[in-house]
Amino acid sequence: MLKKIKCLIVLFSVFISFSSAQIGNQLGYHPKAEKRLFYPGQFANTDFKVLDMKGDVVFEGTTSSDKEWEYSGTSVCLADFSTLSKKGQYELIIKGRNDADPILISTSIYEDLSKALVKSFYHARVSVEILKEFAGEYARPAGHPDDKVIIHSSAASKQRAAGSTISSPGGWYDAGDFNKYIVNSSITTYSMLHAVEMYPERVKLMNLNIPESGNATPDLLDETIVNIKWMLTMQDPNDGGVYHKLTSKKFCGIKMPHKDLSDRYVVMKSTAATLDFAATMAKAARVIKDYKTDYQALEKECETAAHYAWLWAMANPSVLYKQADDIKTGQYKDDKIADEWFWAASELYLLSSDKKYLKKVDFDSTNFGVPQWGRVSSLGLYSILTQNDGKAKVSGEKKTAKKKLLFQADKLVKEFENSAYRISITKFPWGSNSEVANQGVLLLQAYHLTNDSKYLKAADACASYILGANPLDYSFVTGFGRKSPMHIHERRSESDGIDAPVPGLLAGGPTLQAQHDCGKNKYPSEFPAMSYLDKECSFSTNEIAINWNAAAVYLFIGLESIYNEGNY
Ligand code: 9MR
Repeated sequence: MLKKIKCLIVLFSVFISFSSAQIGNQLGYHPKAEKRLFYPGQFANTDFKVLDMKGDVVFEGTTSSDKEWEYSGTSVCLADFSTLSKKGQYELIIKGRNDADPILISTSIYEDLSKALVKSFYHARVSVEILKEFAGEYARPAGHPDDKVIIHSSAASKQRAAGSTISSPGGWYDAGDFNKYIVNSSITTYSMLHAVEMYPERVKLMNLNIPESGNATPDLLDETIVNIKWMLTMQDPNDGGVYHKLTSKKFCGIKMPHKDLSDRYVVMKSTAATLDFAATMAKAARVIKDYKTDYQALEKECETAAHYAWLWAMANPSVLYKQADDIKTGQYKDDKIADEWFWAASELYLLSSDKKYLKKVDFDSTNFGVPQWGRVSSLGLYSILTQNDGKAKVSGEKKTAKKKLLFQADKLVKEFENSAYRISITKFPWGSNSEVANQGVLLLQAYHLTNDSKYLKAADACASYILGANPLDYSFVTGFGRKSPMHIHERRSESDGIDAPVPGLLAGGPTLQAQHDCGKNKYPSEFPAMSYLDKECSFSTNEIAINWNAAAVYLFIGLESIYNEGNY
C-alpha cells in the first residue's frame, strides 16, 4: 500500500514539474533586451527571485496575473526581470515551485545561431560537393548537376524548343525538396542582401567557414552570390523573361540529392517570377557595387539582367503561373501581382534613377503587409527607406513609405503588447515561424526609422518566440536550445543516417493548413498555435525553406548588430 502511495506521489510530482515548466527564450537574453519567462496560470501574482551563481539574490519581483492566448487556448503569467542587465548565469526561483530555472545573459547570445542560420545555405548548395572541411559529418556528394535542364513544353520558344536543354547549375535547394523556384529565391536572396546592406559591420565579422571564406567579400554575401549566379541562368537571353522554376516533374522520394536522378525541367516564364527577379537583381547590383573585388563583372551583369527582365514584364504584364498537368511540384502561384510590380519598379528606380520606373512606383496600386513570397510590396518600402546614395530622388516616396511601414509596425506592436505571450503573430499560415521572423524584420525597419524602442522590443519578442517563448516550448531552429526539432521534413536530413538534422534550419511551425499530412487526427490540437508535430511526415509544420531561414538570418543579425554595434 505504502509502495503504491509513494508511486502515486512520484507520478504526481513528475506531473507537477512537467506541467509547470517555464517557457522562454531557450538561448538566453542580451543584456539590453527585455527578459521574461512565462509560467502556467497557477503561478500568477507570485513572488520570484533571481539568484546569481554565488546564491546572492540579484532581482526580486512578482509575476503578472494570468492571461489566455486565444491562438493556443493556454493561459500564462510572466516573470519579468528586464532590468537585470549584468552578464552572467542565473537561476530564477518562483514561490511554490521546486525547480530553479536557468537564465543566461550574454552579449553573444545570437552569434553562433546567426552563423548557423546562414551556414545552412551552404549545406543546401546544388551541383557541388559539400565538403567535410566545411560541413563536417554532413559532407555529401554533389547533387543535381543541372547542366542539361530540359525546356518543358510550357517554356518552349522559337530559339529554345521543347525538349532542348540549357545549363542552369548551382543555387540552393528550396526546402525539403530538391527543386529551385525563382519566386521564392527572390525574397530569400533579397533578405540576405538587405542584411548585408543594413549591417555591414556585423556581417563582416561573420566567418562561416565556407569555400569562399578568406576572400575580400563577407561570407554572407559570398553565400548569397551562389544563388544570384543561379538565378541569372534562369533568364532567357533571347527575350529577358524568367522561368518560374527548375524542377523535376514530381517530388522525388526521401533520398540524398545525388541519388535523385530525375529529369529536370524549366517551366513557363511568368510575370511574377520575372518581376521578382528584376527586383532582386537590381538590389544585388546596388549591394555588390561596394564589394567588387572578387566579383568584377557581377554588378553589371545583375544590372543588365534587371532592366532586361523589366522589358519582358512590360510586354507580358500579366502572365500568371499555371501549373502544367504533368508538373506536380511546388507552385508558388500568385494571382495578385501588383505588389511584384511595385517592388520591381522601386528597385529599378533606386538603381537607375530612370523616371520610367518611378511612374510605376504607385503606392495606391497595392496593399502593404508583412512580406512573404507572394506579398513583396513591403520589400520595396524597405529599399526606398534605406536608400542613402542619393542617386534616385525619393524624398517624397520616403515620406509615404514611412507612413505605410509604420502603420503596419504599430499594428504589430499593439498585438505584441496585448498578447499573453508577448508576440505579434495572429495568423498562422504555412511557415508561421517565418511570418514571425518577417514581422521581426519589419519591426526592425520601423526601429531604424524612428529609434523608438517599442519596435525593437517587439522585434526581439519575435526572436524569443522562435527560440522557445511560445506555447509549444520549442526552439524552432535545429540544433539550438533545450528542445528543438529533430525530425524535420527535409530529404537530406532524413536520409543522411545522422540523428541530428543539419543545424541552423528554421522549422515552418504550427499551422492548421494541411493537417492531414501525417494521417487523420494526428495533431495534438485544433488551436493554430498548437498544431505542430516534430515528425518527418509533417510537411505542413516541420519542413524547412530558404525564405523562412533568410528572414531569421536578417532578424538575428539585425538584433546582434543593434545591441552590439548600435547606440541602443
Ligand atoms: O511556402 C509555401 C506555402 O506558402 C504554401 O502554402 C505551400 C503549399 O503550396 O507551399 C510552400 O512552399 C513549398 C513549395 O511549394 C515547395 N518547396 C517546399 C516549400 C515549403 O513547404
